[in-house]
Amino acid sequence: RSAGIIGAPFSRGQPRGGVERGPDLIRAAGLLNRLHEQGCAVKDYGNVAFEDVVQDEPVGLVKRVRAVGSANQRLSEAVQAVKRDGHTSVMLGGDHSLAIGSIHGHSAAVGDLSVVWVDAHADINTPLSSYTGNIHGQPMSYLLHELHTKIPVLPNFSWLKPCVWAKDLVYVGLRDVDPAEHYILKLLGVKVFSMSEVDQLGVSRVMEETCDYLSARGKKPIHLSYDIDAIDPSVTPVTGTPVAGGLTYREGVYIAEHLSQTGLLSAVDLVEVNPLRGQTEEDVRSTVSTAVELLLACFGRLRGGNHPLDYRLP
Ligand code: DIR
Ligand code: MN
Ligand code: MN
Ligand code: MN
Repeated sequence: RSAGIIGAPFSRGQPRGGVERGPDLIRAAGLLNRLHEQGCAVKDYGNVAFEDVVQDEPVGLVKRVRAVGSANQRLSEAVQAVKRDGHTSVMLGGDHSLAIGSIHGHSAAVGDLSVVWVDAHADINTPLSSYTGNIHGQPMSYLLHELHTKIPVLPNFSWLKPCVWAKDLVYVGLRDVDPAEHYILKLLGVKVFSMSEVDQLGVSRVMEETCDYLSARGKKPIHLSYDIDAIDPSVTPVTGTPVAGGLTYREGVYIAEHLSQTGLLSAVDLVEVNPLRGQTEEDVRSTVSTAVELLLACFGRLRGGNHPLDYRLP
C-alpha cells in the first residue's frame, strides 16, 4: 500500500483560526517518516494552494461560501490526481468542510464509495437547516444524492455533483447532533453508531456491524473521514468544537485498524486539529500525536506488532 499525502491548510468552513496549521503540524510530528518506517511507500503532494477570496458575503446564513466552494474544487482535483497515481489518498485538514472536495475527488476517480464518518457531529445540516452558518457542519448534505433538491444554488459550487448514497454512509462516535440533522438521519435511514451504541455494543461489534452493513450493500472503496473531535477531549483537546464523552484513544485506534484490515480503505481525511485551541504545549502534542497514530493504523500498523512480508530471522 502507498500513501499520497495532501495538505489542505484551510479554515473558512468555521470561524476559528488555527486549523489551517494542521497539515504542517502533522507532518512535523513525523507522519511521513513513520509511514515509511512501517513499510508504506509515501508521496507528499504538498499543500493545496487555495484561492484568496476577498469578497465573500454570507449567502443567507451561510458563511464563506465562495472560499469554501473554490477550495473544495481545487482539493477535489488534487485527490483525483493522487488516486490516478494509485495511492491511498490522505487529506490533512483544515476544517471538515474539506470533506466535500475530498469525497467528490475520490468518487470522481474510483466511482461509488462507502463512507465511514467518525465524528462527534453528523455534519449533515443543509445550508437552510444550519443555524451556525458554518459549512464544516454541512458537508455530507452537499454530497448525498438524496438531499440534492434541498441544496440551493451556491456561488463557486456549480462544479459539485452529489456522489454518495445514504445507504453507503455509516457514522461512528456521534454525540452532538442538531434536531434537523437527526431528522435527516431518520428520514434517509442512515446507519448511525452514536456513542450510545459504542457504549452498548463495544467498539469491536460496532466495527464488525459497520463493515457487514457496508459489504452487504456491495463492496466498494472506503472513504474514511476522521474528525479528531470524535476522540475524547481529554486526549485530543486541540480542536474547534470539543464535546465531552468521546471515543477513547484505544477505541479511536481500533476503528482505524479495523478499516485498514478490510483492504478497502482508499482515502482518509484527518481534520479539525487546531493548535490555537490548546491551553498547553502538551495539549497540542497529545492531539497531534494521536492524529499520527490514527493514520499509521489506517496504513496497517497493528498494536500486536508487524513485520515485513519478506522478513528472515537472522
Ligand atoms: C453544528 C456543529 N452542528 C453546526 N457542527 C460541527 O455548526 O452545524 N462542529 N461540525 O464541529
Ligand atoms: Mn466534523
Ligand atoms: Mn466534529
Ligand atoms: Mn507483517
